[in-house]
Amino acid sequence: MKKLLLAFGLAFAMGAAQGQSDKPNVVLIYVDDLGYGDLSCYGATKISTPHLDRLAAQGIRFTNGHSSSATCTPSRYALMTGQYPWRQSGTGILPGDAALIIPTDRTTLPKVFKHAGYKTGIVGKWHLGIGDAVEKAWNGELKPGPNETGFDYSFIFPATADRVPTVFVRNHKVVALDPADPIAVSYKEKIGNEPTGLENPELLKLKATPNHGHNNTIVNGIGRIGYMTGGKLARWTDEEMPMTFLQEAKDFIKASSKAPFFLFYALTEPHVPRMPSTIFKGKSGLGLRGDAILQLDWAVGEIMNQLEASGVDKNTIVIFSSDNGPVLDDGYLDGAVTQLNGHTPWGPLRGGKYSALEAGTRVPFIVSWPGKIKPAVSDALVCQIDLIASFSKLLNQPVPANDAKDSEDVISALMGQSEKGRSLLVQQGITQLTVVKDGWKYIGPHKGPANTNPKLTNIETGNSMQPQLYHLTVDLGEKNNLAARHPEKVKELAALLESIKAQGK
Ligand code: NG6
Ligand code: CA
Repeated sequence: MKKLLLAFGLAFAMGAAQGQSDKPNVVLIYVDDLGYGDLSCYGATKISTPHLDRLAAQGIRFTNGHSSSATCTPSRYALMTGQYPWRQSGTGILPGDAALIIPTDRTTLPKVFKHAGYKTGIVGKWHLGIGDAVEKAWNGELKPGPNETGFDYSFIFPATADRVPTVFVRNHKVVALDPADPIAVSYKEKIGNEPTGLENPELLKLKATPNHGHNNTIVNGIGRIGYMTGGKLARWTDEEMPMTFLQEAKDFIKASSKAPFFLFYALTEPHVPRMPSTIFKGKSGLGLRGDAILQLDWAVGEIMNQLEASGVDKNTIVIFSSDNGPVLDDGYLDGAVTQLNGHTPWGPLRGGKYSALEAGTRVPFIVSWPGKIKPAVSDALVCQIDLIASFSKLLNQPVPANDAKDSEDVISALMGQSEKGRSLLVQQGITQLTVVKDGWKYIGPHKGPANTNPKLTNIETGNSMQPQLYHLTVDLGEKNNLAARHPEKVKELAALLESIKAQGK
């Protein structure tokens, strides 16, 4: 690996001598709620994802790649900061009016690139809060946000597709806002007199699952979480929102092809509400969730085409992953359950989104760099939290001692030079932390239901009053609890988890 890094270093230096940059561009494609078993390159047989299959075939397909957490906000927090999100309070799923949760003086992944001379941009879902407080200037300058945490350019939506405000924000401004129709947002009470899913269900084109929310302000025929008024012209329609993001991402690549660039392209698919463009509706035969997966796969192909058209495909590292595992019914009656047709979004794993079991955080994870990375399948344990330390190493950008403390340099695994990633990882389900060490996973005794809401998400949480110990290397599906057989291992891992937790204090 040293040799490889030296070679990269030399190439950078030579590029500089010729007055041009040889630093590789990096495009991080991050999707929302895609499961380990959702892509054909990860074994899906009921759906075909040719563009991601191509990306995987030309790069490294990781079988043990993780998000830090089984939900969105904490995973994104970890990816940005290299710190386990559970070390900081307030990093759970954020409402759409939340304040920014990343301190602006913290080293972040985009800042590592920026300091190395890269142009940095984010396009897509943000979900890390904006501004200093809940009350904020929706109609004025929205900051601090992505631009204050390391991105030169941002084109985002604030939270999730099912949370208001359903608008785009470019840098500090809501896009296409009519000053005569100002936006107001509340997560406390109904504001204004627009119809809500609760009061006017007859106006819905996508029905919410009964008794589970998603019944506040109706936007584009879909009930959302939270209330908003105003900003009519600025509101997206779900069918065109991903196309807008795609176009923005392509434009960023086009405009940046002369400088090294880092693009964080954070798609909304297949998160709820699943409402893909007309060309994808009905195409998968698996309901709107499957259609949304076809749409995201197509978008990845479009990005690859753009890299080629801009002449930077050979000099661009593409990383693809998901912020957490899969969920079927996450609040809308969209056919994900009724038209599943034998598809297994979680693949051979147990659990899903929200879960402490493997499908919560073990997600598709692909790294490609044509000509530089040899195509392979890697079983190395890697986590999105490691990108910051890994790229700091690759770009020779030291991270200040107090930042990104939980991030490990796994660049040699990401570049396919080593089969060894981390030996140890703490995974975060919605109710508890688990620890994996050298292929053994420990889940501590924990009160609480064994499944999330049976009438909605219905996912195994991993909660049990008994300690659980799984030997993942031979039991990927977490079927055999070996805790009673290996009490010494249970003791060791329980103590290890406590000591890692204590490190941050
Ligand atoms: C939950 C929502 C779910 C989804 C999730 C966030 C309900 C019943 N469920 O609270 O629909 O929005 O939050 O998903 O409201 S995440 O991928 O951004 O973490
Ligand atoms: Ca998510």
